[in-house]
Order: sequence, then structure tokens, then C-alpha cells
Amino acid sequence: MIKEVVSKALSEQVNAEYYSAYLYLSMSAYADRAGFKGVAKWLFVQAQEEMAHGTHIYQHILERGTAPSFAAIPVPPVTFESIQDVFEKVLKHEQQVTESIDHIASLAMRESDHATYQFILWYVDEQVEEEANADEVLSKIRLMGNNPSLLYSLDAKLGAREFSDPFATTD
Ligand code: OFO
Repeated sequence: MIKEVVSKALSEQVNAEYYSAYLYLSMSAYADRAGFKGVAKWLFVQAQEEMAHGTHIYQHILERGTAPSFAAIPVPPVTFESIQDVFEKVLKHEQQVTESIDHIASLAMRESDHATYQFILWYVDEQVEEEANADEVLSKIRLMGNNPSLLYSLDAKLGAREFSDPFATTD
């Protein structure tokens, strides 16, 4: 059975992943209302991924013989200055998530919880990709400045993103 300290950290991560989903839904709504339908779609798919991340951790806690704890999901920001501002905040948020995932990995190691350590390594890898994706979009937006026609071509590319369940073959 999983130790309480590890289970608590994992439950907090479930909450953090659902908060991430909420944050990206809020950003998606902002982009949609600002006319950037492709950015809105990219962020909506990102929110779907975050739900999958949270649910997968929830299932791991149950599989380890204990019940997850629940807490209120914080209200995300609802106003943003621009699409660039959105992606600045996406990158910052993902950097914070990386810290909390690293914290769980260190905790699992300290507590000799090899199962949780093994489990969380997927998230360690995923955070490398999450930060790289956000950084790539942000770098492009910075290069484009406020040129609307360039931003709209990026918008079309981002709109091609489709959700695929990252755990579909491993569950
Ligand atoms: Fe769950 O990866 Fe982003 O936050």
C-alpha cells in the first residue's frame, strides 16, 4: 500500500492537473472570443490532455490501495492581454508543473516507493515535451510581433492539433 505522504502529493497533483485543464479552457475561451480559433483549438486539446494526466494519477492512487483526497480547484485567470501573453503564461505554468512533478519523483525516491517513482517518470518526460511545445509556439509569436497576417497563419497551423489519449494503449 502507498504511504500517506506519497498519496497526498499525488492527490495534490491530480488537483494541479485539473487546474491546468481549467486554466487552458479559460485561455481557449479567451482565444476563441478574440477570433483565434486555431489557438483556441490548440488550448482546448491541451485541456483535454491535462484531464487525462489527472485521471491517470487518480487511477494510480486507487490501484495502490488507497483513496485520493479531493480539494477545491482554484479559479483560473479569465483575462489576458494578448495571444503572446497567453503563451507566456502557458510556459510559466508548465515550468511550475515540472517543479511539482520533480518534487513527487524526489519524494517517491526518498520514501523508497519504486512503483510511484516508475509511474511518475512518464510525467517527467512529458514535462520536457510540454515546456518545449509552449516555448516553440511562444518563440514564433515573439518573432511575429503584432503582425496580424503572420499570427493568423500560425493560428491555422495550431488549429490542426487533435486530441489523442496519451494512455490509450497503456491502461
Ligand atoms: Fe499535465 O502537463 Fe501540462 O500541466
